[in-house]
Amino acid sequence: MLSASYEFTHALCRLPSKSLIDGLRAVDIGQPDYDKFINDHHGYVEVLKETGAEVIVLDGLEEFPDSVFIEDAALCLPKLAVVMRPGAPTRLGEAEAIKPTLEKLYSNVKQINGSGFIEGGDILVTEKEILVGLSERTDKSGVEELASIVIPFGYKVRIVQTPEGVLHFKTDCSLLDENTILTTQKLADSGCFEDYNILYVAQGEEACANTIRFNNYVIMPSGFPKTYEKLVANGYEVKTIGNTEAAKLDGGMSCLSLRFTPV
Ligand code: CIR
Repeated sequence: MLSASYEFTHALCRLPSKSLIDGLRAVDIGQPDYDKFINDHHGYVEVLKETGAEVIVLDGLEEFPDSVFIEDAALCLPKLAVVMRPGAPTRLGEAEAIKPTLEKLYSNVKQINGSGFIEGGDILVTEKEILVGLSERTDKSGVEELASIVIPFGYKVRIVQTPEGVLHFKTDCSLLDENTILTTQKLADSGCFEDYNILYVAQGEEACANTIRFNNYVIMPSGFPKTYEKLVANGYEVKTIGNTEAAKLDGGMSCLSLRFTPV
């Protein structure tokens, strides 16, 4: 029996488009280098394949500079996929663009189509619940519509708060196993992980809180040695991926894939 929250047979990625240099960013720390981004993305896909997963890599979408961050356009659950409604106006169209692919992979695809907004980066699926962080991109009405879709399938939804100044809820946390969360102190201090074991990212390495647990690996950005050592010391098998270019657009490990087992 696969763990519903970190064991998957498939991943869906989207190649970086050349337009990514126009991608959204909170602070301009320089243009991402397209060739280096492609190289890092290739490394990411190869590590996902090493976990035993089938990785489907879609073409980049030039009309959507942020479309490489495919996670924000959909939520893939064990029983259904839900097409999101991104709160960033330039990303809204990414949702429609991913729908036909999901419909080929899943027998049950629903869609957020009310007036609310919700992005996949604000959603952390654990073994027992779906945590959704309200943020600049995700509002109450978007979460309520998601809840109305998934509760009938037996899922629990808990609304939490993405900290001020943090793009997405998962920018500051990730699932490591059934009951363990890697998090920044800032996010954990909000009290949202009281029912979980917590592992803190090392001080000064907050930018690596967004990792993914995918089958046997924890996949994290390279350049965060103290957190790497901490994860290894806690028994995790850790793989590192270059992420400097995606980081210039506020992107991390989870944003670059949708992870799932088709039903
Ligand atoms: C954005 O601002 O939407 C993109 N530049 C970065 C999205 C990162 N996605 C994520 O954290 N799930």
